[in-house]
Amino acid sequence: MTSKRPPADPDSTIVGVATGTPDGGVAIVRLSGPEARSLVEPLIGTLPAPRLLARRRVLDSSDGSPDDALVVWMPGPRSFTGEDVVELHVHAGARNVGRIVAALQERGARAAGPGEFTRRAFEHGRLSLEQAEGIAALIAARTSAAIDQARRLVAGELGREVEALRSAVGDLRAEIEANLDFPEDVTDGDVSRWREELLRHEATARAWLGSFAAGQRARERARVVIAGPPNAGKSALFNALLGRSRAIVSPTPGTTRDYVEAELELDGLEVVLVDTAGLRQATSDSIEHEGIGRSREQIAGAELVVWLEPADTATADAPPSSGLRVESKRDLGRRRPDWLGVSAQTGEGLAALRSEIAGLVRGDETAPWIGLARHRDRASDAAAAMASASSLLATAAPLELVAFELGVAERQLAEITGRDALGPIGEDVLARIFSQFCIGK
Ligand SMILES: Nc1nc2c(ncn2[C@@H]2O[C@H](COP(=O)(O)OP(=O)(O)OP(=O)(O)O)[C@@H](O)[C@H]2O)c(=O)[nH]1
Ligand SMILES: [Mg+2]
Repeated sequence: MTSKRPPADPDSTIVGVATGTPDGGVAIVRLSGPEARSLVEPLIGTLPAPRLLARRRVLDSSDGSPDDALVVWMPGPRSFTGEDVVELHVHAGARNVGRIVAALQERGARAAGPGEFTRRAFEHGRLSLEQAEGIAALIAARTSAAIDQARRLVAGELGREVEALRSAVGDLRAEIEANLDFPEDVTDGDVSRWREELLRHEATARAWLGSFAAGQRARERARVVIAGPPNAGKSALFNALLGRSRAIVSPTPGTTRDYVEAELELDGLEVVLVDTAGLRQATSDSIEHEGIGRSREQIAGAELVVWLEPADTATADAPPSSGLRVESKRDLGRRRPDWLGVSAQTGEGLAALRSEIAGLVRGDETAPWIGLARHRDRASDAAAAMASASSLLATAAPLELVAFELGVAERQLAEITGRDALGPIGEDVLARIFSQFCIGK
């Protein structure tokens, strides 16, 4: 990181519970700041040597009954926050942990606000902004794909890509600015070279934007809806994919009335699989009619529709134009040779269907860089600034204006990582990001 900013109140030592609820056997009380050592030692005796876990008694009898703890001392700057950090691994339970935190507060520690530990890590240059957001995303991740994406953020993969683009845009701006005083020396060749370079940079940012939708799907479970005519074997396929008998299967058309959903992992991708009532035109049954209405709603809100028709009957209505076409009951025949064929009875084609669904839901993951809306917005603004720099160059506008737009693009990119080469990141941006963290992070 090129420059660092001190925490808002660098002299304060903060305390928070680093472990979450519900309680496990152990809770970790974490202190960070210049007084970490002097606040803790009266409670536990002398700290152990740095980065070694040692057993200590916490609190003496004047504070209530003592607790046994494992203590680790991580003097700054080689700690998570970059400050002096002490962690007390104590017995969990709100009352026990609360009295230890209270004893530390009585001695002068301040209760940490949301995300304050991570914010201090950022302010001391231990983490860039997008890495800090990656930690929050990792903790919030609900699918394995989301974990993978968050891990890549924490590892700094996005940060490196963004920094590379920012410095390339910065080099181009510097070159253009070098010509500001002698615009008559600028040749057509220079201009077309600059435009080419700029188009390449803009394409890089646009590719990140394209990856946002894939990232969104990775974090939220996509809804995969099985639909088709009654008796197609939708419920049987639903059960076969789940590996358990969740929905009722019967030879009576119109068996499934309301939709049924279940969570399912397909090739590492977690989705919500939905079984629906079979679609047909004429039905006097008002419950079935209502069910069909719900099927249509599910289809409309689906990430992917698996359209099912059975191999033993001809297509009645035209199948929907989008979605994955699958022929069921392949054990009974083969009527639509170019459709993916499955049999819930024999298991034929199920593995292929699983990977086909996962592939379609994942989409193009060749550049799964951007997963968070804030990063998408900054990349989008950077791409827009580069686009307007391009058109300024194309219309032979003054080079000052081109350089200005490039500066805007650099600034937008810098806000992704928080590397404040172009001046510090606004307090409003930081406050918004860190307030989304929990206390103790
Ligand atoms: N031979 C064979 N029969 C199947 C297969 N899948 C389903 N069936 C039979 O087809 C009939 C209808 O199956 P369901 O899964 O209830 O059909 P559905 O599409 O859910 O029907 P609705 O809920 O009425 O819309 C049942 O008798 C199943 O046993 C299959 O792969 N092979
Ligand atoms: Mg059914």
